Amino acid sequence: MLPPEVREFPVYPKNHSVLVDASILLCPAWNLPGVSHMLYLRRGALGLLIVLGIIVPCVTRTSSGRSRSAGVATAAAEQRDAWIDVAQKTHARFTGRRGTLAQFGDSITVTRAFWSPLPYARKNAPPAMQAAFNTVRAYLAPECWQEWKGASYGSEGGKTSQWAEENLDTWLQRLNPEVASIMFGTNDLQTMDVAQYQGRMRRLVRRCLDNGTVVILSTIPPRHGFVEKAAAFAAAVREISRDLRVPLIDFHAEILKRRPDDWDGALDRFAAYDGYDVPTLLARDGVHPSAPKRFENDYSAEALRGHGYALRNYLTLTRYAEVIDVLSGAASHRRIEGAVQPPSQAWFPKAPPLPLPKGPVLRVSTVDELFAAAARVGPGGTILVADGQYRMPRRLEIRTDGVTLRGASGRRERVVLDGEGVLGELLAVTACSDVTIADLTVQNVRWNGIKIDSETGVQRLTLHNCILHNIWQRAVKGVKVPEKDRERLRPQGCRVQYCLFYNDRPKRFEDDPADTAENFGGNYVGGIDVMYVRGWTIRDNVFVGIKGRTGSARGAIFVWHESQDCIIERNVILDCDSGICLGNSSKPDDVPVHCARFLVRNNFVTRAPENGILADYTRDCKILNNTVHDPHSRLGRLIRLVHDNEGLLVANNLLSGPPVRNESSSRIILKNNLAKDLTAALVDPEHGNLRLTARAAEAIDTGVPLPEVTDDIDGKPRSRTPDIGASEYVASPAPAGAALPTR
Ligand SMILES: [Ca+2]
Repeated sequence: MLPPEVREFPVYPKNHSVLVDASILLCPAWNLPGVSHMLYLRRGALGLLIVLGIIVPCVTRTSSGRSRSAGVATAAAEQRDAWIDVAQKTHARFTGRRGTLAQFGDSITVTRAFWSPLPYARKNAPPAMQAAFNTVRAYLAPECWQEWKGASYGSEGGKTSQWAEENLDTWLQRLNPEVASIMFGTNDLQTMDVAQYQGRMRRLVRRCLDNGTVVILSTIPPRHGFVEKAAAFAAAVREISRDLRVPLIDFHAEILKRRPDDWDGALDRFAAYDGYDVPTLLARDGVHPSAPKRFENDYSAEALRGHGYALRNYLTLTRYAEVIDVLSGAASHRRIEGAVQPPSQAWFPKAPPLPLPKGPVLRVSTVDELFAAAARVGPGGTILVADGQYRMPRRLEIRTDGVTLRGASGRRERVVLDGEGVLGELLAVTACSDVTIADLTVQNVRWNGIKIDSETGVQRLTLHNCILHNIWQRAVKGVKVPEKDRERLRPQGCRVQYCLFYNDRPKRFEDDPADTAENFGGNYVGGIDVMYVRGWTIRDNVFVGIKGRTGSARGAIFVWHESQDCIIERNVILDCDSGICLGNSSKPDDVPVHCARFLVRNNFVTRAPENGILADYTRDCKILNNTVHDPHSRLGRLIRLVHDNEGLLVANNLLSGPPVRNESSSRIILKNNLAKDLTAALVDPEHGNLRLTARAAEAIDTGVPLPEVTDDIDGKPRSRTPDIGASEYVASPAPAGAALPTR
């Protein structure tokens, strides 16, 4: 045994199949002034010692002046007081959903051996670990145990800190995690020097903190063939954690603490073992943490020095629980003046960020600047609106081709155009094409939130990542197009995508003096209502709580009057009176049908009592693979077909509740729809998450293949045996041991 202060590192020749019985010893230098440690090369078990040098990379000096090797457990304990303050201040800027934990890293992170097994079994866990688990289980967003894995969540095999730097903004925008654990470096060892690596890691941490995301930083494990460099990388990360005062998981030190001599599964002494099944902390490849079967889901002291992923899970769980304690003790987070706090669920569609503006940019931060910019912006120009609340005195018109009006921060809830409950119309697009409105909120409007002056010829409008909140007639309204010149003027090729439509409560009479007991009874309210449109795409939007005073609101999505060739897909509609309406029962004589050649697929509709999906005067439309959940539906109209619907195909829809209600006498093909209350077999129908669980056997693999449906509501490809409904079920891999990384 070596004395406790002496650390030993094995020496590896380039070709590690050749055993060289040598190590480097790191020993305290008791007598030499200015030198804390000595480095020796030791050959042979008896220890022929050769002095290599006196420079020791990993040394910290405590406030008492006493030197010790860095990375031992006490370092993290000492550090805690340092990071609490920064974590709380960071969290004050946080705008996303509490309980979200992102894991940014490479193969050591994307594997389901990391983090995902924890909820299943924790044999021999010490009481402190069990307490940490209870804290985390009560706090963590459930999908962050298993589902936040893969490149789009910031983890992929073989990736480097450079990849992270290139993609971090996208991840932050998409996930907006409350906390992010970051571990990169193993794949940087061959390609980067320490300074480059440290610079990148430092920038990653800073950008997370700027986002309001609390960072838990991790050192990399030691690596076979890169012992000194991995140690230097670990030291670099410790330094960042000290400088930026973020919590640290010192995986490198914790491994060396438990296995100073034989952490490396590539050592010849482990030649009898294969792959991950090695009884030390690194696998046979000398790169990845080990995962020996005998310690699966075991957190005994013995397992923590014999199962590399168990050790990482233990360290991450306990550190994250500390962070939760700090964050949940913090005061409720600060709000931007006027910022909205919309309903949010981690599985709601997330908008990809828009590309940077290409043409001239006008930056505005006041109402006056906003109106002035809209008046003078040239074709192709961009108006970037700073975070803040804009009390709008009148309707703002966009009248110029190719203009983009967007929030500067990309945070739609922070750029609020507010009608304050008195403005009739807030934003209007008039006589122009190729306009984009993005990354902002329109709220508190009596009639129309965004008005398309369709009679003036508005083409290829894109609404992207907007919030429409408390709009009391129509959030998006496209009006009639006069018969003269209709083919030229009708709005074509428009997109409404990644928008959130929500009202805080059902409509009241005082919201809209035009909606009275004598005419609409307080029910003249809806989401998107457009007429005479062609070639629209309405996808990846969320609609929550669009309700009339007495439960008879218009559709969340309502398209009518000779509209043609539209796609309505991947929308989530939750607790609205009426879901997706192709047409309605009032049809003027000069309108032959309301909707022709529409494709409605892969939507979730939960509790829309007036009708989930309605076809009412349509021609050659397709309603495919939607999931509609409303088992206690008062009218039984999960899908309702009424009046003429010639050529309608209704197939592969999952109706969790009453079956298709067909009141139409047209030739309609009803094919392979499933009607059954699947409340217990869906992921979270109470909150509108209608994805299938393994219990939904009636829906899994029982669909008919349809050429129009090649993916699902999440964009996942359909299996060869497609499921019924909007979501294709994919079995979760076994929780532990399975799916270990390949680089
Ligand atoms: Ca399937």
